[in-house]
Amino acid sequence: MFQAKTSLVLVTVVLLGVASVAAAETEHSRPNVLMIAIDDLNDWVEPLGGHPDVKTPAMAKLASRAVTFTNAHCQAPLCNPSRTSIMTGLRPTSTGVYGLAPWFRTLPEFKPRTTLPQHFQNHGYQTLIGGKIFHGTYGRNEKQPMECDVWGPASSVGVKPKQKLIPPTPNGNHPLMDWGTFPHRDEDKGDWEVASWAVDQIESMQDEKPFFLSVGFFLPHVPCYATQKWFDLYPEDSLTMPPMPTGDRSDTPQSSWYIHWNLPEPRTDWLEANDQVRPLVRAYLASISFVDSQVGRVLDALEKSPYADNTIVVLWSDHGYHLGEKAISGKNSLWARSTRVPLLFAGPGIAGGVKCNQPAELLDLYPTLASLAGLPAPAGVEGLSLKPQLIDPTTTRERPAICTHNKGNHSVCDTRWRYIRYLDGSEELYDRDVDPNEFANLIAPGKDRTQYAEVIDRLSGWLPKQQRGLAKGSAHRILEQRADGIYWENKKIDPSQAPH
Ligand SMILES: [Ca+2]
Ligand SMILES: [Ca+2]
Repeated sequence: MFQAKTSLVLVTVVLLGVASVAAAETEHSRPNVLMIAIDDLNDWVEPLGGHPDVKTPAMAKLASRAVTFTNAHCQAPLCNPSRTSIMTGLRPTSTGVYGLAPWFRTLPEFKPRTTLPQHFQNHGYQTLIGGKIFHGTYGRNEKQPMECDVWGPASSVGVKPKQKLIPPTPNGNHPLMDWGTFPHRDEDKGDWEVASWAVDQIESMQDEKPFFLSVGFFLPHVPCYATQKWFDLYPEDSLTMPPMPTGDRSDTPQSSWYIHWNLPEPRTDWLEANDQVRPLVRAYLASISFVDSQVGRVLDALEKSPYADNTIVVLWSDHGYHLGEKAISGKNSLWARSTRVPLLFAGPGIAGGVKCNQPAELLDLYPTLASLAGLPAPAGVEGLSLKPQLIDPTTTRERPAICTHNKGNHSVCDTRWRYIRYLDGSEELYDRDVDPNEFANLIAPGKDRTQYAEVIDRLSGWLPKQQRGLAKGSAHRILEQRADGIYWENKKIDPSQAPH
């Protein structure tokens, strides 16, 4: 189908016979792009089936006309490094951006880097960014706006309760560590404002240039506040809880704790002691359904617009989230709960209701979107175009999906296995065909690893060969090997303090 479209353009060029008109015609016929990003959304969406109770009708409807990548993984289980990777097309190991800082434009080598929207801007697109696409306010407050033509509203929580709804949380009672419902309106939420802006943009879009509209939603990032109607979808008593067997961490190495050594996100023992496991799961689900409704508002506007049939829609999340599994809440792990993300593509020439189990990386977004729009391939990006899989979902993608959380800690996923190696050389291996929850580390100390030698060799061969050290200005959730030990956020880790 893609080939057919290209041929049509060529015929048009020949018939018009005037280069400038032909060029304009080609540009005009290019598809628009609507990129929807969701923050901290794990695989608990209907298209991925990660939670049996979840209700995400808008994403289900999108999936009915999309290819859903069921084995897609982030490049880093944390906002800034994941988004930096998506937008620059480079792995964290290539930029040295592993933490919530720095903003990559502060690094001389990447200051002039052409990002995904800029690549489209350079080829005649109008580019718009609303909500959370880059982390925080990165890129928004420049004197010379360079990230896009039009900035929409920044992401925000919106209305908040007068005080936190849950008991004080460890490590500083961080204001974002909260969840529950309180009297407010959907219209008072930051994501409502972002969706309204996107709807306005679609309804008032000028037809002169194709558009690349990026819409970034904040929920289900904490604080997981939603109005009562979304909580009513998930009665607490009948809620299905994710499996979290006691002792699941007994076969993961000590260094698995180092990569989330000290966080504002409470660990499961705190959640349990404060009766917060079930309320957190419920609030997370309610937040997902609310944000799905905002996705629906934007997609409905697109469907009613003149651009319905000529717009590529892509939806992704920057990484997943633990709701108590493996003894933690939050992200910052190398297991499925943190790395597996929704990734859906719909649009002209893309079949609907199709699932693809090939390993995909969020890094692939940049070359894939460029390819789908008929733009020249971007230079120096490290992802692969998923266009072959969009045409035929059984097409083998030649690489596994690699996720990195700080230098030296990586997971590698193919269609069956997950191999993990930490900075001290310790390892895990999971057979996701029989163990999708990754409970049984097949190569824990004391187990016979020889039977997995081929798998380990093959997957470890994909571990990044060159790894940059911490970029200048790195901060927040930084793990570092130094001569005298391993440091979390500049404090030396005492291994004897690791939970067992
Ligand atoms: Ca995030
Ligand atoms: Ca286990």
